[in-house]
Amino acid sequence: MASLVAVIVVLAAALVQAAAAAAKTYIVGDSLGWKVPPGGVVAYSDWASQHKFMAGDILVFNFTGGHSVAIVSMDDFDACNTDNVTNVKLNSPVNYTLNSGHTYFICFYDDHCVEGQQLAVTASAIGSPTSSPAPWSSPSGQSDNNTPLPPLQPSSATRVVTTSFLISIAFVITNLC
Ligand SMILES: *[C@@H]1O[C@H](CO)[C@@H](O)[C@H](O)[C@H]1NC(C)=O
Ligand SMILES: *[C@@H]1O[C@H](CO)[C@@H](O)[C@H](O)[C@H]1NC(C)=O
Ligand SMILES: *[C@@H]1O[C@H](CO)[C@@H](O)[C@H](O)[C@H]1NC(C)=O
Ligand SMILES: [Cu+2]
Repeated sequence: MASLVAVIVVLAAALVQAAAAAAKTYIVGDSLGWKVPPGGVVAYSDWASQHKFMAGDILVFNFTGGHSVAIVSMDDFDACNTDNVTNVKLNSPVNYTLNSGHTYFICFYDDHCVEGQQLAVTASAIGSPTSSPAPWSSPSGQSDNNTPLPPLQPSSATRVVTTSFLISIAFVITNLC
């Protein structure tokens, strides 16, 4: 029994480490940063196509001056429609922890989206479907336009691992009885 518990502890530690190692941080656009790209709309779709995103990965939007990061629906993304935007981040860097599935980012200002400041990413789930936390994080001490900063959430990777761990424990206990 004691050795079984030891094995479980070691296994859980390895899982947590693997998840931590797997979560990656990406600077959106790499050295381009987040701006109206010189090459037009292909700039960020090309960039996104070069990466394989996973839930729990962090996108860092790095910009100076008059840009912003807003999340929109697929329809509003395709139309560069800012009318439905309720939550905009204005202070660089804007870090966003990806959930599984599609996420659509645009810049809220003027015609920046139409001119190509738009990014769609697809993140694969890690194991099981993840819940939807408030994934924004912004520089502390700065507040955007009447949008309160949500508390930092544990990464979805950690939550998935915790869930798998609890399930394995339950499984082992069931088998012992
Ligand atoms: C963010 O952008 C600034 C100015 O363009 C640049 O100097 C800096 O290296 C960038 N930071 C990262 C992490 O890419
Ligand atoms: C808000 O978004 C929905 C669906 O994305 C769209 O049909 C609607 O026209 C938008 N509302 C406004 C005011 O643009
Ligand atoms: C955002 O990510 C950058 C690059 O990894 C990091 O230097 C910065 O501390 C992060 N900021 C927040 C608020 O998480
Ligand atoms: Cu912009």
